[in-house]
Amino acid sequence: MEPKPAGDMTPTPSLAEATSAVLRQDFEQYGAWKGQILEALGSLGNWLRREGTLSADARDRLGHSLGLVRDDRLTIAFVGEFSRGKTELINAIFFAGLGRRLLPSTAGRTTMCPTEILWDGADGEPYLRLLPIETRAKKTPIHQLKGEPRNWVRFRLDPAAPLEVQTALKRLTETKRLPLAEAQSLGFSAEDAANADAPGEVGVEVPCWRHALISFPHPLLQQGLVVLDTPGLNALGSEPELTLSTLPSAQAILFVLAADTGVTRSDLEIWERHVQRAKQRTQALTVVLNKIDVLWDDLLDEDEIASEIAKQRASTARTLQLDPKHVFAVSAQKALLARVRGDPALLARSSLEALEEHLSSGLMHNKTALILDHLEIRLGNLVETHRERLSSRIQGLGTQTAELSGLGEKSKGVIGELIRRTRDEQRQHLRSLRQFESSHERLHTEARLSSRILGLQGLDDLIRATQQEMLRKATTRGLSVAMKHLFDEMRRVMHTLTVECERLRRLSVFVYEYFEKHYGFTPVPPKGLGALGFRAELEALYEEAEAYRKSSRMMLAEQRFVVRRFFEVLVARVRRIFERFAADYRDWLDQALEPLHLQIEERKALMEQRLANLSSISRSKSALDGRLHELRHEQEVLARRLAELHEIDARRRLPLGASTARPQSHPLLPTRVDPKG
Ligand SMILES: Nc1nc2c(ncn2[C@@H]2O[C@H](COP(=O)(O)OP(=O)(O)OP(=O)(O)O)[C@@H](O)[C@H]2O)c(=O)[nH]1
Ligand SMILES: [Mg+2]
Repeated sequence: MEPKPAGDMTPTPSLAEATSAVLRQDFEQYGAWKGQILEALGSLGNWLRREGTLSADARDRLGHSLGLVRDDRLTIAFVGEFSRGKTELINAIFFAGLGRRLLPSTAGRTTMCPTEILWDGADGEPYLRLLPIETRAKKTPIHQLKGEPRNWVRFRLDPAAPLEVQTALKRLTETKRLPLAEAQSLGFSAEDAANADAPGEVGVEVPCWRHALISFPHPLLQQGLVVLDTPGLNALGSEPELTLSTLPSAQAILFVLAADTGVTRSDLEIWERHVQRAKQRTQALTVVLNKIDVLWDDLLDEDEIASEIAKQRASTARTLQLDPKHVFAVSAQKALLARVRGDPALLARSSLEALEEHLSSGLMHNKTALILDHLEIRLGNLVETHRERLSSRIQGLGTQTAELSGLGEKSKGVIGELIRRTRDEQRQHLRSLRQFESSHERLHTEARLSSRILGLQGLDDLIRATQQEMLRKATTRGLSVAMKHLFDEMRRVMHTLTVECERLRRLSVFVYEYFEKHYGFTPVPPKGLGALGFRAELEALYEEAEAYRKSSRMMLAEQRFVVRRFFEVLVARVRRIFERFAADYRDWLDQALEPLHLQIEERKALMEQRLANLSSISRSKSALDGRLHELRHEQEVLARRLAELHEIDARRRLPLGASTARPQSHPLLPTRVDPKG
C-alpha cells in the first residue's frame, strides 16, 4: 500500500455524516475565520516590510501571533463522577458514524486514565498511544513526555476497521495490582488502597496507563478540536497534572451528572473541587444531566415525562446554583443508538442536538475572544503607532501646503521673517527633544525595581530554596506551611509589581500631559499594562493551591511525591504567569513613550522641510508651484498607505461570523504611484 503523505488522512464519510450539522458548520466557520486572520497578519507583515519598518521586534510579535492562530487547538473536557456517561456522550457526539460504541463505556469504573482524542496531522497515521503508569516515578511532566515517543506504547488504528479500533481502545480500561509501597511511590495514596482493595486480593489496584492519546481522522478533530475524557473521582484526584494544569487550560468543561443517581455527595465534591472554578477562569461551563431515558416510563404520557425531566433539571440547577438553562438533560445512550440506527425520532427525544449547539457556540465564542485579545496585546500598539505616524505626517503636509499657497504673494522681506521664525521654533524644538530624552531616562530609572523583579532571578531563587527546604521537612504539616509561605511570598512580589506598574503608568501619563501642555504634542499613548489580570490569575492559582494543601489526598500521599508534584505542576504555572508578565512588561516599557518620540521626530522633519521650502522660494517663485505639487502628491500617497493599514487592521480584528467582504484594492499589492503625479 502507498503510504499517505503526513496529515493527508481523509475523514471517514460516515463520521462526517453522523456528526451534528451545527457542530460541523460552526467548526468550518471557525476554520475559515482562522484563515482570514492569518491572511490579515500576512498582509500586515507585507505592509510593514513595504514601509521599511519591519523591525526585529515587529517580526517577533507577528511570528508569535501567527503561531498562536495557526497551532490553535480547542479543548473540551468531560468531567464527572464515574459511570455518569462521559464516555458514552463522546461516543454519541463524535463517533456514532462508525456504527458502534467506539470508546469503552460500561457500568462501574471504565475509563482508567485521562484520554485525549485529537488529530495529529504531523504524524498523519491514526494511533492510540499509552503512557505507562510507571512514568509517574520520573520527573518529566506529561506535556513534555508527549514529545518523547519512546516512553509510550503505540498501536496503529485503522478507521476502516471500526471493530479493530474498538478492540484496541479496550486497553483504556486496563488496571493491575501493585504492592502498597510501590503504589505509594507512584503517588497513589492509602485512601486509594482503601477504596480499591477487594477482599481476598493483595496490593492496590492501579490503572496500567497514566495518559492516553488517540489520534483519529474525524472532521472536527482535524479542525483543531481536542476532546478530553477523564476518569471518575479517584483517578481525577491522583493525577494532579490533570486537575492542576490540563483541566484549567481547556476552553470548555462539560460536567456530567446522571438522572438515575441525581446529584450525589461525590458529584458535589468534584463540582466544588474541580469544576466550579472554571467560571472564574472564564472557561465555558456546561452541565449535562445524562440518562434521562430512565425517566421514560411507558405508563406516563409525554407531558408527564417532560414535567418530570423539567423538575430534575430545576433541582440540579438549584443544587449547583446555576440558571436551569445551563443544565442540559439528555440521553447519551439513546442518542448513540439513534445515530447508529438512523432513527431521527429517537435522536430528537434524546435532546443531544440542543446540547451540541450550545457547546459549539460557547466554545467558539470563548476561543475567538481569547485569540482576538492576544492579538490586540501583541499587535495593537504596533499598529496604532504606525497609524499615528502616518496621520501626523499627512496633517503636517497639509499645514505646509496651506502655508506655501499663502506665500505666493509675499515679499522677500516677509519670507526672510518666516525663515527667522522657523529657526526659532527649531531651537525650541531642540529643547523639547532634550527634555524627552531625560523623561525617557527617568522612566527607565524608575522602572529599575520592577525590571529587576521581572528578571525573575529572585523568584527562581525563592522557588529553589523552598523546594530544598520542603525536601528536608519531616511532616505533612511542615510541607503545608512551606507551601503557604511560598505562595504568600509570590503574592507579595505580585503586589509590589502591580503597585510599581501603576506608578510607572502614572509617570508615563504625566510625561504625555506635560508634552501636550508645553509643546502641543498629542500622540495616543499605548495601552497600559494589564498587571491586574496577572494578579487575578495568581490569586486563582493560590486558591487551587489552598484546596490542594487542605485536601485529604495531600495528607495521604507520599511526601516526596507531594513536593515534586507541587513544584512541577502548580509552581511551574505560577512561573509561567510571571514569565508572561515579564514579556508584556518589556513590550510596554519599550513602547511606552514611542508614540511621543515619533511625533517629536516628525515635527523636526517637518521644520527642516519648511525651511527648505522657504529658502527655495526666496530664491525663485517658480519653485513654489512645483513644490506645492510635490506636497499634494506625497499627501495622497500617505493617505493611501494609511487606508491600507486601516483595512488590514479591521480584518485582524474581525470577530467570528462578521462580514468578510473584502475591499477592492488588495493589500498585498504595492501602492501604485503615478510618477508624473
Ligand atoms: N440508561 C442510560 N445509560 C447510560 C447512558 N449513558 C451512559 N449510560 C451507561 O452508563 C454506564 C457508564 O457509562 P460511561 O460512559 O462508561 O460512564 P463514564 O462517566 O465515562 O464513567 P468512567 O469512565 O468510569 O468515569 C454505561 O453502562 C453506559 O452504557 C444513558 O444516557 N442512559
Ligand atoms: Mg468513561
